[in-house]
Parts: sequence; structure tokens; C-alpha cells
Amino acid sequence: MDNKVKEFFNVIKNAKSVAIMGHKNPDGDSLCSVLALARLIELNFGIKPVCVYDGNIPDCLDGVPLRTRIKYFERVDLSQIFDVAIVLDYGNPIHIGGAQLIVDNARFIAEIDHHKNDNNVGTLCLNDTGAAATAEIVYQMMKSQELKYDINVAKLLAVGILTDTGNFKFVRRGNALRIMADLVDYGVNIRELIEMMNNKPRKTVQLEARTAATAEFFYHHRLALATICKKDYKHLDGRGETVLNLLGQIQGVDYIVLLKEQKAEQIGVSIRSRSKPINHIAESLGGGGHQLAAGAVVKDTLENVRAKVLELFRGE
Ligand SMILES: [Mn+2]
Repeated sequence: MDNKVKEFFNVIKNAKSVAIMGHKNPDGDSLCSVLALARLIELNFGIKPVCVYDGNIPDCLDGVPLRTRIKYFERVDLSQIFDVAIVLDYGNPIHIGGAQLIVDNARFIAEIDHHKNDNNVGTLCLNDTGAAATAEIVYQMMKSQELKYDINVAKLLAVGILTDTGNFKFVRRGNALRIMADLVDYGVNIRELIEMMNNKPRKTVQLEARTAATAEFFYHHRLALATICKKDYKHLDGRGETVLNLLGQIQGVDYIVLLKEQKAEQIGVSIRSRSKPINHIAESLGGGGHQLAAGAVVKDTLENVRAKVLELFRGE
């Protein structure tokens, strides 16, 4: 890995233009890894990378440092040819979205990711499926090359790690905690970052509460199922994590499902479980994910998808 990291920064050193992007509808890891890497490149190599995203950035990330540095892909000249395009945290090429043209046109493509992926777009891949977050890999790259960094980089990496570990609930190795210990010693305040992410517009929080209140309960109240219609969907923050968390606090509930009517016949399905794996259910719907947190996007009506999901949970 160290040699690849050296090679990566050599490519950057010789580049005149760099574009960086994460996955569509960025989460905290995707957005903050992009911004942290851009800042590192700026601080150490004197180039200001162009940061691009597609979809929506959730309100809970409005306060992250350097947030204004990332541009919606339609506001970037997509026909320009970059010396280097760096794709982070994307998992699968279909998640790159509107910034794809930049990748296609770039003279060199690198990728940094912690997802399992058999379909890499990068010529140079700095991937580590053991990392809890892409931010963890960016941290390791920065440390191994003794790059200069600042408090913004430290905060961004911390938000990436907090996001993907669910504030450390999902850590399986100590690495993420050791990195956070170092970031805290550097001046990161975890409470401040979590407060920042729990600071959303009133209408957003009220919609989350209303959506949770729509929940119906099935199979001896072990399955909680909430829905959000098309009209409200565009105001939903992120993927509805707050709604899922709220329903997961109900005694006796083992499984939580949120059905999101993204378009007339396109339903996003988010599934969470307290302990028994549910990723096979997401896979049956054409999606996937982790054992306790998975999802799918199904091209069908809300009614049909609801019936399908209930059927799949029948035997659980
Ligand atoms: Mn990630």
C-alpha cells in the first residue's frame, strides 16, 4: 500500500488539474473524504482540486468545514479534461452519477475506497475493505507521507469516521478509534461535530418525526414499517437515518423498514435490523448492503413494494 500511496502523490505532484468526487447523494464519509483530500492536496502540492457531487447533500452536513468547496456537477464544465480524477467511497461505478464524464475524460484515474467492488474505475486503486471509512484510508495516506494538515482536515476525517461507524457503534477493529484518538489530540472535539450534525432545519426534523409516526407494525410488532410519499421525499434528510433510528428504539421491534417514494414508480427501501442479518432481504429486492443495514431501489409502485417487503419478512 505504501508504494501505491507514494505513486499516487507523485502523480498529484505532476498534475496541473485534479478533480475529486465521491458517490451520488453523498453521506458524511463520501463528502468529507473528498473535502479532506482536496485540502491536503492544496496544502501540500499547491493545486486547488475541483470537488464535484451529484444528488443531494443532507442538511446534517451543512456545517462541515469547507462545505462550499464542493460543486453540483451541473455547475462544473464537465467537458474539461483533468490530469487526474480521483473517485472516493463510490463502491460501484453506477454510484458515480453525473460526474462520470469527468472520470471518462481524465488523463489518469485513481480511486480510494473501502467498499467491496469488482468493477474498479481507477488505474491506481488505494482500496482497503478493512477500513471502517474512506476517511480512515485518507488519514493513513496523509500520515504515511507525513503530509501537512490542518484542523479542517482533522475535523473532516473525524466526520467521515463518525458517519460510517455510526458514532463508533459499528467498529470491528480498533483502527478507527486509534485514528480518532490522534485527531482528538490534534484538537477535534467529537461532541461539537455530533452537535453540528444534529442541527437541522425545523421542517426537516418535523418531517422525520411525522414519517416515524406513520409506522405500521407487523409480525407481532417485530417489524416497523414507515413510508414517505413522493411529495415529502424531496425534503427527507439523507437516507432517512433519523427515522430508522427512532423506530429502532421501540421495545420489541427487531426490524425497521423505510419505504421512500423517490418517483412515481421508484421506491427506495432502507432496512435495518437489531441483530439478525437482513441483507438477504435487500438482495431479494435487487439491492444489498451490510448485515444489519441494507437497502434497495425497486422500480414499482409503493403499494406493490410494500406488499413484497411484507412477504419477504413473513418468515423472519
Ligand atoms: Mn464510506
